Amino acid sequence: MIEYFIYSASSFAGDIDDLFFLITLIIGFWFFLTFGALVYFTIKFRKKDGVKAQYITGEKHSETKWTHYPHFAVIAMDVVIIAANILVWVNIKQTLPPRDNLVRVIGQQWSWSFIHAGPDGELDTADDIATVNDLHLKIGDTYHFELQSRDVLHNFAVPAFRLRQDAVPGRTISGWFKPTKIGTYDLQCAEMCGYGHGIMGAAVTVHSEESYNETMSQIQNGTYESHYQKRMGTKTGMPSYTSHFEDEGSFAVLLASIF
Ligand SMILES: [Cu+2]
Repeated sequence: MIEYFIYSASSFAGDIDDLFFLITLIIGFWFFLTFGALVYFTIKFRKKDGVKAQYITGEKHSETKWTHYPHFAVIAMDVVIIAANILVWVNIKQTLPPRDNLVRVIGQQWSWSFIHAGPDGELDTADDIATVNDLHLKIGDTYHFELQSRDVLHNFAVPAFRLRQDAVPGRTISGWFKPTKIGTYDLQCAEMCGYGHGIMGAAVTVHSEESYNETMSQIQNGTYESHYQKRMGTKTGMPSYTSHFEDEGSFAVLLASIF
């Protein structure tokens, strides 16, 4: 159901959605049951002329069972939710499937840098391809990411992938994702990291193999205009967050020029 509202573009997005659906279903059941009972009893036992209110201590078993039994049922359903959570957590966060590709993601106040491993599939080699606020991925490849921060806590969040991971200064955090749908998706820093937090976004583009190779060679020979550049109205290569902007009208550009 969630995919009607947000694209589902990674291999594990469905598992996360199912988990949310399960939690919504269980909590929704109790929500309607308790509020239904509340409304029903409020109306049924409302003030009536000549009827005196009773004081019930709720100590007899015939009375306490009405709180104990639902309580046990709620705990049992909590166990179901926790078990489903652990399954999904283990599959996504504790398991690292073999990689087809590698990318380093670096957060800083207030932009994202990406180092694509290039054709040799290794980082820190001559064929690495660096971009700012513009991540390019090949559909169907299992990516490992190395997430770093240059200054404070950031969060690498790509809602379409159902992916969210804190970036912690001084640490390299690894994880994985596998893009399954061609398109351009939002990446937004999801950890309050300073004045420019709100504009710390980037574009994540999932390409077909052909379009990926073409884009990568355009980036390497300097003819590619990134989504970030298009959005910010600048054609300068490799802009940093303090770049010179031509489109002075946009609020994001105004903010970006302040920071
Ligand atoms: Cu941030």
